[in-house]
Amino acid sequence: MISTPLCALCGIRYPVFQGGMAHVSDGRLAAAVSEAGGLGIISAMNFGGSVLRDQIREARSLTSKPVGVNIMLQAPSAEASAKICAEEKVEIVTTGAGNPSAFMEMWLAAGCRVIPVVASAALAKMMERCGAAAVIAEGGESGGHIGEANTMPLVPQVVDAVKIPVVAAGGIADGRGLAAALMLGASGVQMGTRFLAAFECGIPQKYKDLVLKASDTSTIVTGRRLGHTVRSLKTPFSRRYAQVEYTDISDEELEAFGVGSLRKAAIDGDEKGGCFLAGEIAGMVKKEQSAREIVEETVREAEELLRGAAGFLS
Ligand code: TUI
Repeated sequence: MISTPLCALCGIRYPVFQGGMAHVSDGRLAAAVSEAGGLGIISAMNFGGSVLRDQIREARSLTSKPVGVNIMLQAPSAEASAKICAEEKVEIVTTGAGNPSAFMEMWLAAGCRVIPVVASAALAKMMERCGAAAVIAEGGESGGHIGEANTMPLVPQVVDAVKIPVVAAGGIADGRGLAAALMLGASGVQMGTRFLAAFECGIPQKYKDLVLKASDTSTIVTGRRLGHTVRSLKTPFSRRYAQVEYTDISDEELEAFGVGSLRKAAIDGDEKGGCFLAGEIAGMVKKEQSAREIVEETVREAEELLRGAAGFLS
């Protein structure tokens, strides 16, 4: 049985978080992951005000275990979502794409444990000073919005920089990734892409099928020019974006080209116009499974690997 300080900190059985994916992670998926012993995380990006509250309550009606909410700090609704998390006393608040310092006092006063995503050791240190309970060190292998550093170099450097637990994210989809992350000094992992193929994940079947047929070279990084760097599946939209990104197209036109593409993917399943966010490990996701199977299989595989690891020593 794998148990790390992250488990006691979050009140979970297994050190596995499900990433709060924009327009994807709702109360049903989060509750299924939490019920399986991991930490399910609702994305506040899916929902404006009252709908986020409803999703938190829906998750709580489906599980009595802790559930998290992720706030994408660049979203216009970030402040409203932050207040709802405090009012609802959400057990775990994770943040992404920025520095959540302005909200920390409010969340800590409400009893929330705050676990920001960091893309550098410097931000990890600052978050520890501000009262973060742990940090998620997310590398550029992740789907969605990414920073500059990759997981293998980022995680041990964040581990060395802080005393609080570190959750590794980016490029992790199975027990090999969990075992490797623990060896890097992490206390657990966050997986997003693997949960796209969960039965309880309500995205269009087209999105799931694109992930299931992906290979190791199926993702592409776009958006760096405008500072919205994202990793997504290679589709007509993302290939076209990559083609025009470094032409003489104006910033305004480029921005307009991308508007609405995340919703077109995750809500409409529009293969041509959608930006299907997915991590570099999409090629390792080969079947649909329940959230419970995903969590349990990942942990079981890691346990076997860690038990066998002594065999490398003479
Ligand atoms: O946030 C994510 N992934 C996301 S958010 C999202 S929604 C979106 N909408 C429109 C355009 C683009 C995306 C899709 N995927 N992951 C967490 C994450 N945070 N990755 C990297 C970071 C990060 C980067 C820099 C966190 C902090 C940071 O520090 C900046 C600072 O202010 O110091």
